[in-house]
Amino acid sequence: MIKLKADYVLTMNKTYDILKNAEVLFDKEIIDIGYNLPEKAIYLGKNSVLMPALINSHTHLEFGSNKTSLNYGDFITWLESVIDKREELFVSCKADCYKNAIKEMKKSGICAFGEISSSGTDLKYLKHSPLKVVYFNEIIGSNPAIVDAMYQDFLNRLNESIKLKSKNFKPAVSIHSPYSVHPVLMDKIIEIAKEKNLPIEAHFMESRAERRWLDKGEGEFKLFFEKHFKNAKPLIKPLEFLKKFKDTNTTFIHCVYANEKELQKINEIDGKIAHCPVSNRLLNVGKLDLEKVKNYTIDYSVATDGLSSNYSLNLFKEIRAALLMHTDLHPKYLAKDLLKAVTINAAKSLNLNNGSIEKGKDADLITFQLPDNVENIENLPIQIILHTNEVERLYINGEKI
Ligand code: MCF
Ligand code: FE
Repeated sequence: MIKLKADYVLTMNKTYDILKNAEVLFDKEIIDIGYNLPEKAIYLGKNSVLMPALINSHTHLEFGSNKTSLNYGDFITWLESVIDKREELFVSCKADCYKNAIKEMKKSGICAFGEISSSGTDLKYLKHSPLKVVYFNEIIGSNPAIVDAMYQDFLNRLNESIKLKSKNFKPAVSIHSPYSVHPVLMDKIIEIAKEKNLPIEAHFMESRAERRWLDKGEGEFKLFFEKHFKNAKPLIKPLEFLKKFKDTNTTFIHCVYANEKELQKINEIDGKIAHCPVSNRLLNVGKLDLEKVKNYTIDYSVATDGLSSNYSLNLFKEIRAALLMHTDLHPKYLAKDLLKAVTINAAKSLNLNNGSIEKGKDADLITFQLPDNVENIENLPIQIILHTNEVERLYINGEKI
């Protein structure tokens, strides 16, 4: 059993309790939170913060070797560069590339991440990850001529990942997007997810091009499909796509162009949203309307996406970017929500038993020290986001990593 004592304990519980000079007692799980608990305390020092470890709900580590290869500034141009460079990037992402990605996440206090795997080449590097992994086997394929082959390949990858299922490694599935997956495949994969109770992630309404294509069969995607697949018809309406996910645990990634009806549907099916502000900025698609999302009481997490559309996997940097980008929101209150977005909301999205400091939760915790005292704890979330890049301690299932 370990007892930590910090100047500030952020519980991230339902009432957003922040305790001053408080203690947290844990072994693999949190045992108690409060004052004068049994055991000798380890005091974390002046201006110390103890809070749940961060969770990166959406990444693509396969693209970890990308630094300057992909084209930013426009979604379709980026996508063309991905198609061009994907193989090269995957081949050059070997052991060190995964190690570096995990090292960066670990340093920034991340205890768990959602990995979108399109090829399965990441499995051997991630199966022994010191961080918790939710491994989303991705399906892509809209051309009827190849759907059977794509499905077989998907099943093989899924089965390999299911064999590795453990407390720290959870298999899951991903349907790439409504524009890139055939509806027959969507149905099959959702069926599997329901049967095996696997979380799902799907990119949704990321770009204006996607909006135009799915609504009207026009625009940049029309040219894109004519060029690559000679298949120039959208296969599903966005709302029909969303309806398919009823009775699943699905997180929709991006949702920048989701309209009222679609947000309402996501809310109705208890869907989650993952917001990737830096990725959205680099692909120049705009940003998620957080105010609207909040009105629907949809839980949103914040994630880095992959190094395919980011320069870093550090979640503190990501939420700092979000804080500065969403100029329509009050920074003090946005800061509070952003800390929820990378802890408790991300835990819900990935179906993990962590993300808050409450009895019975996994003891996934971080500690760090602020440069100075924060007099009014109302200001603590914003000061944490402004002044933290790396953590001092990271505990996963009560063990110091
Ligand atoms: O989230 C970003 C942007 N939107 C869509 N896809 C991806 C992102 N980062 C990587 N991807 C992957 C996606 O999973 O790129 C491929 C898929 O494997 C695009 S389709 C050739
Ligand atoms: Fe993504």
